[in-house]
Amino acid sequence: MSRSALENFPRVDLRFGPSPIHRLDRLTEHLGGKVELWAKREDVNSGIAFGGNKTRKLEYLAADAIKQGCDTLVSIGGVQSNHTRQVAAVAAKLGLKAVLVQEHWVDWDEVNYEKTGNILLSRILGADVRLDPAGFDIGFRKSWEDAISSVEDRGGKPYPIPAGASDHVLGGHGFAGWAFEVEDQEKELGFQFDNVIVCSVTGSTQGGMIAGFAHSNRAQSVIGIDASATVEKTWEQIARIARRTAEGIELGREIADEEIVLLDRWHDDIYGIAGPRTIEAIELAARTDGMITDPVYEGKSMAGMIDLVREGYFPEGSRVLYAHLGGQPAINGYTTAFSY
Ligand code: 5PA
Repeated sequence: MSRSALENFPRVDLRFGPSPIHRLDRLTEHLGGKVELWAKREDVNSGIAFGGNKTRKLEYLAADAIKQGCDTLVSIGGVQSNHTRQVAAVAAKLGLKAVLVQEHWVDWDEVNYEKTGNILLSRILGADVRLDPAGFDIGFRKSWEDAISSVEDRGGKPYPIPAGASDHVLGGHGFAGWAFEVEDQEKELGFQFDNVIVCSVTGSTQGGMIAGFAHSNRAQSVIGIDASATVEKTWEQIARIARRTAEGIELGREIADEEIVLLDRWHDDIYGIAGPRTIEAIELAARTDGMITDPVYEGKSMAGMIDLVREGYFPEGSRVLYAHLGGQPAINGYTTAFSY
C-alpha cells in the first residue's frame, strides 16, 4: 500500500535518479573484515549545489509550493546549514526566491565561519540571507515567523519550510521513498542490508526511513546516531514525523516506540562541534575509501558506525548500509578542527 500511496504525492525531480550504493572496501578490511560496510550516497544525489538529504525531501515540498502558487521559500538553520543551502539552490532551479534565517547555532570561533562554505554558496545562489543571534533549537522560531511575514508584507507568497524540512506534513516523504529505493537496489544486489546507519538532528531523514521500511517490518534495523545533543527532542521529533508520514503513505498500522532507535553516544555533547573521536572517524573514512564526511553530522554517524563495529554490535557476516547525507561544504568553516 505505502509505495503506491507515496507515488500519488506530487514531486519535482531534483536528483540524478536513485543515489548510488557501493561497498566501503578498505574501511571494511581496516575494521577486521567481519562486517561488510556499504554506503548510499545522498552527497552525490544531485547536480543542484551539491545535493544532500534535503534535496530529496524538498522534491515534495517544492511541488507543494508550486501547486500553491508560492513565490518564495522561507527557511531556517544554523550559519553553516546544509539545509538552507539546498533550499537556496532548489529555489534558484525552480525560478523562486529564497529567504533564509541563519541562526547562531554553533559557537565556532573561526574568522571565515560566517562567510565560507554553505553560507557562501547560499549567497552565490541569490538567496536573501539573514543572520540571527539565536542559539541551537530544532523547534519553530520567531525569527522564521518574522521572515514569513516579511515576504507577505512586500506582497509575496511565502512557502514556509521548517528547520531541516522536517516538522512539516511532507517532511518524511522523501526518505520514505529512500527506503523503497533501497529495497529496489537490494533486489539488484541480491541481498538485504541488516542495518542502516543514519545521522539524526531534525528527524525527518530517519523518520521517513522508518515509515518507509515499516511496511516490510524493517524499521528497527535503522540505527539513528544523534548529532543534536538534545536527544529527547530529536527522538520525539523522529517519532512524530515517522507516525505522520506512515499515516500519509497509508502504512495501515501504528509505529511502535521500539521501531525508533536513536543512539546518543556520538554527539560529542554539543551540536556542531566535533570531538576527537569524530575527527578520527572523518580521517579514517577519508584515508581508507576516500569518502569525505563533515564535523557536524556525518563524521558523528561515521564515528558511531566504526565504534559499533569495533564493539562487536553487528553479528559476523552482517551488511551495514551507511546513509551518507552530504554536508561537506561546511568543512571549509572548520579548518582549525584539523590541526596538521
Ligand atoms: C543533516 C541536517 P535530519 O535533520 O533530517 O535529522 O538530518 C540530519 C543531517 N546530515 C544529517 C547532514 C549532512 C545534514 O545536513 N542538517 C540540518 C541543516 O540545517 O543543515 C537540518 C539541520
